[in-house]
Amino acid sequence: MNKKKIIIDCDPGVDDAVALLYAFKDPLIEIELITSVSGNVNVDKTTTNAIGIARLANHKVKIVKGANRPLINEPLFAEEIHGVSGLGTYQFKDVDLSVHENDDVVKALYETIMNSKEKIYLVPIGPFTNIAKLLMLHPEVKENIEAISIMGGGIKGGNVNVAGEFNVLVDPEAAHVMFNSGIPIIMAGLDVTEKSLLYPKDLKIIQEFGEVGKFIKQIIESNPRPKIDDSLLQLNDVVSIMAISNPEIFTSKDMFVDVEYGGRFSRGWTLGDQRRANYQVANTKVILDLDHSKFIELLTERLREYE
Ligand SMILES: [Ca+2]
Repeated sequence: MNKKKIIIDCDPGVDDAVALLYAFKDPLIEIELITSVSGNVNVDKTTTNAIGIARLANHKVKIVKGANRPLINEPLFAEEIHGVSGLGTYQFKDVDLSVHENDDVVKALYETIMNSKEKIYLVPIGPFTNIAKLLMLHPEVKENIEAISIMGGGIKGGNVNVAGEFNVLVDPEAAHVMFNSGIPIIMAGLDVTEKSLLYPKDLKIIQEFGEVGKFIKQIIESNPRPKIDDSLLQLNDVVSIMAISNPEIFTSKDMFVDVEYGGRFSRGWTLGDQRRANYQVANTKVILDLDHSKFIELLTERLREYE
């Protein structure tokens, strides 16, 4: 069976880290390129973390540093959730960023997509700045993109404020460009990701999986995210990867979705037309629920390969 070809655009980030480590071992997908973006922490840190995570997993993949700020907004970080490094108190050492800065991120995305024999799945799990730049500068890439599987937004509302989820709120103009690109979107927003919880009993198993297990334990236990219940982490970004390889474990609804980029209270809101009020054609498969036990089982089984 042919593996699905994907590009991961990320801002690691504790849940990005778990998503990358999972994706490296998912037998149904192949990562063609990883790009970084300013998001949870600044882009030097997110790039360092992406490189460090791939090195820890002994996974060879091209990594290119991306946008250092949103299109229009000033940068906004989430260090109070992910820690100053982006990975709790964990710090990757001896990471040489210079080789990852040589390539222009838009050029790297463009070439990877256009040179692929099969259509590519884009998986942006940070703010959508790189993706918007790509779509604006090279709209011809649309023909070779199967879908964009995002972590971001929330039909129910936001997590930074009432309306805005972090990845969308950081760069609402970029998110607007992406949702209106004509490419099918698969949206893992807060509607489902708030259910993608990791519990202490799951971490107890995962932490035994070699150096990777120890790393996951450390970044989860040292991140400053406020604890609201007995769960340890929302695995947000993992959902966007699994939505491509294992769509059968998710429940979704097709909707027209757009992004508010004006608004007094609602900048960064993803409006989903659940009632088809405007009879607009659905552009987004909004994931609403997941089979939690299968989700954790898949994650654990793949991470076990690091044992
Ligand atoms: Ca992320």
